[in-house]
Amino acid sequence: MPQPFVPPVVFGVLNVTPDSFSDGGRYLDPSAAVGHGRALVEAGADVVDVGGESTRPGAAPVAPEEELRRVLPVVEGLVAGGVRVSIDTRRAEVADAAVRAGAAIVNDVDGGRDPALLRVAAESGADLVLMHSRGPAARSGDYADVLHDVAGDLRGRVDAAVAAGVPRDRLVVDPGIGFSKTAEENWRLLAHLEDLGLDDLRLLVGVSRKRFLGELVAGPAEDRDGVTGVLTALLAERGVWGVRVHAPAASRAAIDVVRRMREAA
Ligand code: PMM
Repeated sequence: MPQPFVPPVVFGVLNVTPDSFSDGGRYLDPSAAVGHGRALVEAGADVVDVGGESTRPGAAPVAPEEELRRVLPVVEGLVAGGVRVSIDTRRAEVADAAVRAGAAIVNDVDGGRDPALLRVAAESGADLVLMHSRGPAARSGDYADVLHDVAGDLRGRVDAAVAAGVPRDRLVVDPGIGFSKTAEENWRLLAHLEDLGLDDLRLLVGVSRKRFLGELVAGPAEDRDGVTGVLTALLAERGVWGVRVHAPAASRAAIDVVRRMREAA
């Protein structure tokens, strides 16, 4: 019997930052940000992932108070409108304030390296995304075997989160596509997600508009939404739990195509 199709959860990206690589500076005004968050939902996002710090290499670090000032009104505005919100932060105090304001998911690009953030997740009951990254000092191409190394690192982060009291079924893992990884390493991870050996955990994947897609599509980052949609279809076929995208319409359409093909099969 073929497995029933479970469509991936679509996370819509909302960067409330002056300097994110594809949408930096557009949504610094909270009402513009909330408006864009609602538009992401209308375009097919199930969750809006609100971030107040750019993860672009070389981006200026943001003080926690400034990060909070950027994201909190946006989280509050979206939650008030019934939107499911994820907070994209590495900071325990930002995660704490956001879940108190109603965010359902903490998305940590540092993979829960800060024990205080793990405590927030454990105590709040929020889901926790542990994304793979070796931090800003890591360099692309540093992996002996990217699959083996990312899987091992993620397993370590999962064990730390469980030891801190976050139940395994509230964890989501993410291979951290584009985070100090070469294009070759990104493609290898995408081609071998099943071989990470983390099948009992939900898997989130973020490829949207990332630089490694520039080898396929020249031009500005927005022009990569088409190939992002194609990758969403391939990831949906392979049963990933979630995708994180800037332009949900292309990914929603891709998921609908996979669903129709499955129904007809
Ligand atoms: N990528 C970015 C930021 N946050 N979170 C998760 N879980 N996975 C990702 O791949 C990820 C992330 C960087 O992209 P952006 O600057 O477009 O937000």
